[in-house]
Amino acid sequence: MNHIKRQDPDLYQAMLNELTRQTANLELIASENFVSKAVLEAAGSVLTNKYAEGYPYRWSKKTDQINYNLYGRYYGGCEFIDDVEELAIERAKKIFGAEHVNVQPHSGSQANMAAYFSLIKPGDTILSLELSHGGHLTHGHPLSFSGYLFNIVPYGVNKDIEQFDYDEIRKIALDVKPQMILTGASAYPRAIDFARFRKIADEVKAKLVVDMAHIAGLVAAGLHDTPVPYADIVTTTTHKTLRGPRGGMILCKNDYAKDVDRWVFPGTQGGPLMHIIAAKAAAFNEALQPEFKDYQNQVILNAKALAKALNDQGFNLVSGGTDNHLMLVNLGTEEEGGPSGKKMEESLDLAGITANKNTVPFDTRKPFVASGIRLGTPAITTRGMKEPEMIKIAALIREVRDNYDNEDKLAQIKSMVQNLCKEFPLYADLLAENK
Ligand code: DSN
Repeated sequence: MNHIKRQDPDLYQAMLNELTRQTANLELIASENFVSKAVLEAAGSVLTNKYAEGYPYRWSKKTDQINYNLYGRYYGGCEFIDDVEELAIERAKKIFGAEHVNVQPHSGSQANMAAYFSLIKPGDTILSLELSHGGHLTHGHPLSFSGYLFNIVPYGVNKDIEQFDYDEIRKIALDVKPQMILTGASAYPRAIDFARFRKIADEVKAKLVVDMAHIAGLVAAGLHDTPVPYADIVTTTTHKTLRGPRGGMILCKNDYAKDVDRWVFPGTQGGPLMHIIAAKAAAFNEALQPEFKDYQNQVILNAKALAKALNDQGFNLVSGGTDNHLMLVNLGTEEEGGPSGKKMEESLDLAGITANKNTVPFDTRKPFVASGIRLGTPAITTRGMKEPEMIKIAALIREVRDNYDNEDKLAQIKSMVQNLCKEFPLYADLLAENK
């Protein structure tokens, strides 16, 4: 960051503070991760300078020539940009076995918007997972475009098992006959049966969209069933378990390719972020390496170990545990006493542990207060932590829970957290350069 340091000390200081925070604290936000230096390099490259509205030229295998009619760019000078985008597309296709991929969505929300518009019209009915049961704002919240434009009918988890009950979901689908069924989650710790969702969708003649943002890395490694053969369209972000740059992506059958591409550009976006698409290509290259599977496997082993250790520490986990990279701790109702999700998030922050408050199914608190916290293992696994560290982390979280209002004690816990993090260095060269 030498140039920023010389030119803009205020910005430099803020960025250095963030680098230090990421390296010194325990990152347990389930949707965050630490990208490689290659991904960072691509994201910070001169590709940010290039306008490239449109799509890369497609080679005709038959003639070995560019098919200029199929797609094109609205600007000159895109010949190398095309190579970059094609690399990202081809790698993503290979990872997920998808027929068609669009790597241009700036975010998961943009990907979802283009996916819905490709399949249904405003006013149509979407059956989707309720936000307070683990869904996402773009799955139908009234404050998002999704709830504003579509008629949303929510499904939730079963009260007893705190997991999907596919018979209940089918019943709702038969009753409301949605044009589209949407699954995928931001806070659902269990495996999702995409084949079952396909069956329900077929029965009611609905399209099926799967937002696999959280589990994309697990799917890429073959450690969670893939939605690709079942869904009409799959959307994802690239920065969660997939460990790429912040951004979105759409995978679909060839039948939807034209509509998806049209709804991304010009339907909902302008120029693609080519530096981010290059960073996606770099991350996908990493996802194709054998070590990536080992990493994802460890993410799951760590999540299971952390869930067990939290249970042993007396915490109550939604659905009792986890099948994936995340878990939801139910801290109890207001009447039961103890901290809310909001309070616990603040106390954890004071102890150097970063997590987020989250509603639990059938929560009686408002979403901004919430009764739970969501914890995930992708980022700490990237730093090299394994099962023994999960036991230590669960004990630290218990200490925070027992001392959530005691700032001196939280400061002591913070120094223990920072000692643990020091054993697993992160971005050490970046820190050294900025000493
Ligand atoms: N904000 C993301 C998450 O934390 O799950 C979802 O987009």
